[in-house]
Amino acid sequence: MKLRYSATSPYVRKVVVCAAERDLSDSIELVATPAGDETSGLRADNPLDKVPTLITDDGMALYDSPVICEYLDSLPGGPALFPPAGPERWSALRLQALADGLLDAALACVMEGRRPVESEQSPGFVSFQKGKINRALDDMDASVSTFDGGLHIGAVTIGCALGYLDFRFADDDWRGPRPALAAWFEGFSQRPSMTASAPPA
Ligand SMILES: N[C@@H](CCC(=O)N[C@@H](CS)C(=O)NCC(=O)O)C(=O)O
Repeated sequence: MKLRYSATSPYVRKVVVCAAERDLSDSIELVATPAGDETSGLRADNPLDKVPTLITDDGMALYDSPVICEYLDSLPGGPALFPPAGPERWSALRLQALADGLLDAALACVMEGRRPVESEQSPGFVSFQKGKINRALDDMDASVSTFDGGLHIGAVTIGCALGYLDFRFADDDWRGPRPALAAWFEGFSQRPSMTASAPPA
């Protein structure tokens, strides 16, 4: 398999962590694919022009990260990250959606800050997105008991989302008001799959 990736993408990190947790890392070749590079071939694999995009051994291109992670879970490997049908599955999928949504809002803030003309940046838009981030963090903090235990896709996505906040918004203290979530992340971020996939300094 080939994974079109960027070392700073938190969605790519989800996939890389899932692969490591399922002992599949050696089956995946990483193909660096810079954003916006029209010559990379990404658009032929994924019309949405986004990473992660996984090319399976059958030549099928899969996206986005929830689909790729579930595909990896369907392969023979280590313990499953997607619980079987039932309440635990819905809980894990809800947490994945919550953390992916946090990431969407965080990425929107980053992109807004990259507008070349500063006067075109909208503080109101950033504040709207940060409201989503903060409410998602509050929900995660209140829900720690539902993912503080066995590993599943919800926990992986939350771990990658919190890692992204530390990477891009190091001055924002998400931990202060949320000690339970901070304590959980302290342990989770020590997993070898997380330390090996940390974004570059
Ligand atoms: N929902 C997608 C989001 C993927 C995404 O937004 N990736 C970013 C990199 S972090 C990207 O490729 N952006 C390029 C673009 O939007 O054109 C997923 O979960 O995979």
